[in-house]
Amino acid sequence: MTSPVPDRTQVAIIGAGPAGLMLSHLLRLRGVESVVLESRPRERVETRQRAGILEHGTVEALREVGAAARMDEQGLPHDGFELRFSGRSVRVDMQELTGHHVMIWAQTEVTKDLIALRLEQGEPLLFEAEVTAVEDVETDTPLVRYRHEGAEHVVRADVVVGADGSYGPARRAIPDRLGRRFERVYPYSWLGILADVAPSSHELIYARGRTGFALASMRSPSVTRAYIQVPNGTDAADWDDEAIWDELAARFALDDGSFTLERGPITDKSVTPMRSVVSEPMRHGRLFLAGDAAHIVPPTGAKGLNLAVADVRVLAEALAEWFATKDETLIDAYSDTALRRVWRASHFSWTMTTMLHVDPDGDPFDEQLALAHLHHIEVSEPARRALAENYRGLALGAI
Ligand code: RFL
Ligand code: PHB
Repeated sequence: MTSPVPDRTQVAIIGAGPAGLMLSHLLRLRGVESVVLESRPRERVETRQRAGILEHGTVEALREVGAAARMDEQGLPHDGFELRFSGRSVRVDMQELTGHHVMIWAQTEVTKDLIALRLEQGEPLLFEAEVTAVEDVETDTPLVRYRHEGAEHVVRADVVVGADGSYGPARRAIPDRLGRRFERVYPYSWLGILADVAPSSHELIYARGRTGFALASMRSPSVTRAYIQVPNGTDAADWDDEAIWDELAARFALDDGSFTLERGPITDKSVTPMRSVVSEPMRHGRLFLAGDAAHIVPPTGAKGLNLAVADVRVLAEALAEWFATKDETLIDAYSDTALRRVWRASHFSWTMTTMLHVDPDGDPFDEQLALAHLHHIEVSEPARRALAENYRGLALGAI
C-alpha cells in the first residue's frame, strides 16, 4: 500500500503538539521539507486543555510563521501577576521590571492555528498515524515506521525529530548507556477546572493558601481557568463543584476581605501530576528530541510549551544551516544549547512549586522557608525582578 504522505523527506517529525507543528513551519520558511506524523485524531490534539501563558519568544515565533492573527486579535497581554500568601498580596509588575509582558492564549488555540495553516499550505501532516519504531538513527538514512488505518508504512528521512511528548517512542531510540535521566516527582497534583464565568481578577493569582496552592487564570474575558493543589492519586470526580469553589475561595482569601471569587458552571475537570524530568542528551546521531519528549516541568512556572517552542527555534536554525552548507557546528551544539534553557526553567519551576505548595510530608521548617522566600519577594525589588525575568523568559541566545 502506498504511503498517504511522502515516503521520503528531509525531516520526519513525530508528534503534532506545539513542538512538532512549530518546527514544521519554521523549517518550511527555511526551505526544508518535512512530514509530521501524529497518533491522535485532529480533534483530540485541538481540544487537550493545557498551557495558557506564552512568553514573548513564543509569540514572536507564531508571528514569524504566520499563525498569529487570532492571537493578536483575541489574546490577552498581561503586564504582571499576583502572589498571595498569609492573607496578603504582592504584585509582580513584569512590564516595569523587565520591559516585557506575556500573552494569555491557550495551547488549544495555538495548535488549531498551526494545524490549519499547515493543511492550508498542503504540507504533509497526518493524524491517526502512530509511529511504532524509529530505526537506523546512527546511519545517514534513519526511518520511522508508522501505522495508519490498519496498514504499516515507512518514512525515510535525513533527520528524525522526536516531538512526541512525554510518552512517545522517540526517546527509546537513544540507548540507555548513552544518556542520563533526571527526575523529581512532587508529592501533590493539580486539579484544573474550566468554568463559564468571568475571571475574578484581571491578572493571574498564584496563591499559597493554608491548605495548599491555588492558581486563578483565564481563557477569555468570560472563561475562568483555575487550579488547586490536591493529593497525588486524586480522582477529579471526587470533587464536586461547590467543594472546588469553596477551596479556591479559601486559598485566595485576603485578610482585608477585599477579594470575591466569582463562581459559575464548571465545564471541565482534570488532574495533572507534578513532576520534572530531563533526558540528556537531546540528540543521538540523526535523531533529535524536542519539547516534552526530552523534558517536563511542573506547570507552576508556565514553561512547558515555551520550552518546546524555544527548542525548535534553535533546532530549525541548526538544521537549516546543516542542510544548506553541511556545516555541523549548530546541530552539534543543539543539545547543549537547548539544555541550558531547560535547566534554567527546571530550576525556576522548582522554585515556584516549592515556594507556593504545601508539602504534605513537610514540617514547620519547610513552611517557614517558603514564607521567607515570599516575604523576600514582597520587600525586595531585585528579588521581584529576578522572578519576573524568569517568568517572562530569557531571549534566545541570552542563555
Ligand atoms: P505534546 O503537546 O505532548 O505533543 C506531543 C504529540 O506527540 C504525539 N505522539 C505521537 N505521535 C505519533 N506517534 C506516536 N507514537 C506518538 N506518541 C505521542 C502526541 O499525541 C502529541 O500530540 O508535546 P510538545 O509538542 O513537546 O508540547 C509540550 C506542551 O504540550 C507542554 O509542555 C505544556 O502543555 C505544559 N504546560 C504549560 N506550558 C506552558 O508553557 N505554559 C503553561 O501555562 C502550561 N500549563 C501545561 C500547563 C501542561 C499541563 N498539563 C496537562 C500537563 C498546564 C497543564 C495542566
Ligand atoms: C493556565 O492558564 O492554564 C496556566 C497559567 C499559568 C500556569 C499554569 C497554567 O503557571
